[in-house]
Amino acid sequence: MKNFELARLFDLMADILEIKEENPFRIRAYRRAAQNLESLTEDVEALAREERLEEIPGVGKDLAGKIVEYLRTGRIKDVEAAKRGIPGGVVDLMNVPGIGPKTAKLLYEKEGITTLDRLEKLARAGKLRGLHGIQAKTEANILKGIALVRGGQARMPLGRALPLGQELVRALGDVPGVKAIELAGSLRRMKETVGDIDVLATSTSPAKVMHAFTTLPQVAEVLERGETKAAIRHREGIQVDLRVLEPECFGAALAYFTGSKQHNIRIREMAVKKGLKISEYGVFRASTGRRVAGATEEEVYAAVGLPWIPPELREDLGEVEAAAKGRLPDLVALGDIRGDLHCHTKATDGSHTIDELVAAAETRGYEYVVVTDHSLSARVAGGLSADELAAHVGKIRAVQPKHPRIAVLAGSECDILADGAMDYSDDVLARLDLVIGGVHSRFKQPRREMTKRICRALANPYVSVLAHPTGRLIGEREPYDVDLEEVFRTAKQHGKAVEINAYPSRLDLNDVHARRARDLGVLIAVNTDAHVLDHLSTIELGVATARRAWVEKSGVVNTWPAKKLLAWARSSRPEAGRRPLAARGGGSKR
Ligand code: DGT
Ligand code: CA
Ligand code: CA
Repeated sequence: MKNFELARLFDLMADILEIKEENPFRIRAYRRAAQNLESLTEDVEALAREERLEEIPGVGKDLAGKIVEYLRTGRIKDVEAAKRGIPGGVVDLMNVPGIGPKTAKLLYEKEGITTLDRLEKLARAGKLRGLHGIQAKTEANILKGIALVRGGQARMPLGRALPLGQELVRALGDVPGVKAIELAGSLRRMKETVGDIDVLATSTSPAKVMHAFTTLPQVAEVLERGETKAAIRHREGIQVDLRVLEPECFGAALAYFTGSKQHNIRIREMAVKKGLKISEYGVFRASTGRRVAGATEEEVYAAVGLPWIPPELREDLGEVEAAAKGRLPDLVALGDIRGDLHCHTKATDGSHTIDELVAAAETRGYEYVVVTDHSLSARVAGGLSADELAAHVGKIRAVQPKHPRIAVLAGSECDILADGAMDYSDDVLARLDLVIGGVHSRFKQPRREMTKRICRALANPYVSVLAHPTGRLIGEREPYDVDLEEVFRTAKQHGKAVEINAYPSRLDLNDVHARRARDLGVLIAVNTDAHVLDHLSTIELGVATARRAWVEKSGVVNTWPAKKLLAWARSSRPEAGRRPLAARGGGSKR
């Protein structure tokens, strides 16, 4: 329903008219229409189709026409014209709770304040009070309001933004005339949160792309619309920037708008030293202005004497030096993953059966999947007692014959208790193919206790992988206080793996910590922690995080063949070497 979007636009129009001191009746008409649109229970689009818009109280012929215009084109010309009459920042000022058009007008006209930053600075310095009747209390409220507005523009987690970006790329890729289309910016670099979604395209008819983009059903508001550049606010709240380019510039623009800014600065410096000028339009000889590269990124990097650098590395964290020396890491890729070591089922808090999970893993082309339901202490998750686990393992083994192409492995996500003991005794753990240890309680333990607790678990011969090593939930829960250096050293000492948990709100380890683990030579497992089958595909986020951490294929245990993986899991166990490998299905498909 576009009711709210229209209401917001009409309200904005009223605000602008108020700043401009236009006819109060017109202002009131827009406000009234906005209010009624907001409380309307019917879909405004349905009313438009049935030509019943004028039944909305406050909506006459004129406003009905504007509603139709918006539904058809995604914008209202009059509103855009009115917006042009005032600095853009003034609209932002009015978004701050407590600042109406009157105050915004005073701040802008008498004090020259046209940005939130400037307003915040003055408020913090106590310089707003006294101006035009603003009291100290109002000043404090304005600061709170600014924080609220800023909070609303919080960065979006990669796991939410990536599907939105991919959906936009698909939709615009279908527009006639579009040749190439790619995500850029932090989303292409797969940063764990993104400020906005950047999209680049080449097309023979940019106008068609602009029109298609600004009228997509995902668009809540058109923020900017030029001939080759547009910005919208997505229904999900995030801003999307689109640029349409000439094919000969595409590589240069992709490199430029992928960033990061720091990476670009380094590349530009290298270009200058070679007598080149680099911009979003191409690479040019500084002396003659002749174009030397621009159509592809490979060409742009080659012009400055470098191999192409994967986007996930472009943070100026050593990748430029490594590229120059020909020592870029051979990053792990999605296709290298042979199985998921961390998956739940209905036996605890998952929503599918063992059979469904195995079938889904098989469809993904995996060679193995480890079923790892919770242990007893994880009450909220319906953790299994030792007896229940034994029965569960029986069921896991029983589905194997039905799925000859994939090895069905029995595991556990076993709780690491407060003192570092495992939630199952060693003889119970010994019956499992692979054990993941995880902290699910007592998150507030002091750093030393938490570190000892986790290190003790890593020293347990039956524990192979440390699940979500910091416990953080993006935007929800801070990581627990733990000395990761110590944890990594312990993992390395015992040959254990630490997890990059790909669950969208976890991404734990994050890129920075995973890079440290990798630098110390600690093994990594990239797992989804799937609770619903759809989650198996979020492995993409985990692999991206591993790539941002410079992790190579050889360091990721679940890129190994089943045989090597199982041998590794057994290698720390006391019975290692004594028990022959159980015969299993699971050929090597890859
Ligand atoms: P975000 O959106 O905050 O998650 O981060 P980015 O990296 O996507 O930043 P964004 O959207 O502001 O700009 C996209 C890319 O455009 C950025 O990564 C690098 C490039 N860029 C933007 N502004 C500048 C600039 O002032 N200088 C240079 N060299 N590059 C810039
Ligand atoms: Ca961006
Ligand atoms: Ca942007």
